[in-house]
Amino acid sequence: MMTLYDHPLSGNCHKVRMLLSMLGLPYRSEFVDVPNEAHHAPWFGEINPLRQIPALDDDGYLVCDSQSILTYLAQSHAPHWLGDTPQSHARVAQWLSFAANEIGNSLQPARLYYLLGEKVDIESVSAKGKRVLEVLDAYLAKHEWLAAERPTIADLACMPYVGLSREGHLPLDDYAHVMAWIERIVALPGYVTMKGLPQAAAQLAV
Ligand SMILES: N[C@@H](CCC(=O)N[C@@H](CS)C(=O)NCC(=O)O)C(=O)O
Repeated sequence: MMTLYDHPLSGNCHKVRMLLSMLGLPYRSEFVDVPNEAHHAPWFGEINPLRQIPALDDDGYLVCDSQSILTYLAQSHAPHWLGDTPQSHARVAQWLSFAANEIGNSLQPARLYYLLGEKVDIESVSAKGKRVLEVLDAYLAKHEWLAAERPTIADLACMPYVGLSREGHLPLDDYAHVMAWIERIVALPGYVTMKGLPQAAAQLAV
C-alpha cells in the first residue's frame, strides 16, 4: 500500500490525490500538519529533506514533489497520462514546469496570503497570478487539454491552484476557457474534490 504524506488543504497534494483516484490506486493518507509546523519534525526530514508535502512512499521508494509523483505514478501504471508522442511529452514537461514555477510562485502564494496570512508580496504575486490566468485562458481558447488530445498529468498538475484561485482573491469570472477546462476535468471518471474546488455531478447526487 502506498503512503501519501498529505494535507487536505494542499493543492499540491490534491494533484496526486486526483491521479491516484482516477487510476483506482489504493493508498494511505498520512496527515502532515504543515500549518502547525509538523513538517519540521526530525522524522519528516528523512521523508523529504526539503520538508514539503506531498511525498509518496511506494513500498520504501520515496518520491517528492507533486510533478515528480504524477510522473512516477503515470509511468508505473498508466503511461498514456504522460502523452504518447514526442510532441505531447514535450508539452507535458512544459506545463509541469509551468505548474511548479509560474503557478507555484503566483496563485499558490496568493491563496496562502489570504488563507493563512503567509508573508508574501501580495501585489507582485497577484499580478503574476493574473498573467498566469491570461496565458492559460488564451491557450485553452484553442485547446481542449493542455498537452494532448486527451487529459494528461499536465492538466492535473495545473488544475488545483487555478481552480482555487478565488481563495487568493483572483476570481475566474473573466476566464471562460479556464472555467470550461476545469469543468472538463471535474467530469473525468474518478475525479475527487477538495475544499474550494467543484464537486463532480455524481458526488453532488450522493
Ligand atoms: N514543488 C513542490 C511544492 C510543494 C509545496 O509547496 N508544498 C507545501 C504545501 S502545499 C509545503 O509543504 N510547504 C511547507 C514549506 O515549504 O515549508 C511540489 O510541487 O510538490
